[in-house]
Amino acid sequence: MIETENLETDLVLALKGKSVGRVPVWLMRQAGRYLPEYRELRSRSGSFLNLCYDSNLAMEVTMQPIQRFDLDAAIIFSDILVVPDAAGCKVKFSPEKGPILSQIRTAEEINKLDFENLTGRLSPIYEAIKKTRVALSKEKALIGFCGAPWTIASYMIEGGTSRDFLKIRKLAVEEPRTLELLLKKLEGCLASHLIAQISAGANAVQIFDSWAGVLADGSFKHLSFDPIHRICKKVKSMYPEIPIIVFPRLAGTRYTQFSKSKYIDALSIDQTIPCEWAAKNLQDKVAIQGNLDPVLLLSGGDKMVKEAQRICSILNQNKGFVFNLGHGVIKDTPVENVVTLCKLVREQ
Ligand code: 1CP
Repeated sequence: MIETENLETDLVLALKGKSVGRVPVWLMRQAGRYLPEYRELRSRSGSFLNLCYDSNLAMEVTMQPIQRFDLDAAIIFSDILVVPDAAGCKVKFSPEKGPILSQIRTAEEINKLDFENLTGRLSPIYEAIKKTRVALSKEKALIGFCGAPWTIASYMIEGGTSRDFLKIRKLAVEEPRTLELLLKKLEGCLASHLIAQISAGANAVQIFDSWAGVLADGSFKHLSFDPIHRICKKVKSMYPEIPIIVFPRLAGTRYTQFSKSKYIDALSIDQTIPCEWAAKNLQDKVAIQGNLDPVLLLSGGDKMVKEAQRICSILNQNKGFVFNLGHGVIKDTPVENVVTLCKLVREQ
């Protein structure tokens, strides 16, 4: 176990279930294509992965939303797909199709990937965290992150983003051993990746299981919850004081499985989860982060204001609560809407 002198920022305290007398806020994908300064830097950087693997550029992009908005946290600029990329399953980002990965199908192909010493190859990310922690003021937390094994495996097996996830769902049924082999390998290196981010200065970490919702109920525990639970256990054995947020997107009532894990501090809820249900069924056990529909932030105006106020009125009840979106900021979101939203959350 490593003792850390973790910053007790309002965000960190809220994630640990404490009421801090105000509502901490950050937004998933707060750095990205809706910001003109991001688009400018991105057009100069060549590829998206160049941005992720250059610690100075990654720090600069991480700080961009902090310089504009009154946010409680920065999230390190990186991607969940740097892990398969560094393991040898090469990733390209196409502006039209999104991520494209060299597809993995067989146990032989999985065994050819190199999951050993991944943290060595991902060292520019830890450098970026160190530099950002120095640049960031003490009141603001720095969040590290990774994808969950199921979500990362889905990109590797499908070869990119997918509409129906048929290849990986079929693999789970027809060749469960092959999928388990890949998930196990990812599990080990993802725990190391989070631990390395915390060692470099991350004050909290989030695990994104963006595609948890496509799993049938019979395989949900085995393929989404269990690997995440074991990753959290490993991270907590090293850094018990660092809060862990889990985002099993579109998991519905299965969010309750995560709320019962003693290694998970907070759950990020998507916009399909009723706040009243989360307050009643989850918030006694874990802090809640969420859950404004990103489309309301895109459109702005009265509908956004009313819904943000409603979310706060239900979830800001002397228990752990952090305001966020139900998913990432959409590309065409006007910057003024983000300013309005942050101001509004400050007034709660
Ligand atoms: O063209 C560009 O500039 C690339 C766009 C982009 C950006 C800005 C990608 C490609 N990734 C990112 C950054 C990113 N990705 C962050 C940065 C920190 C921040 O939030 O500000 C984070 C946390 C992620 C995480 C991520 N990447 C997730 C989980 C969250 C989610 O959105 O569900 C996923 C699924 C990815 C894969 C990915 N990378 C990029 C895209 C466009 C996608 C999604 C593709 C898809 O829909 O399948």
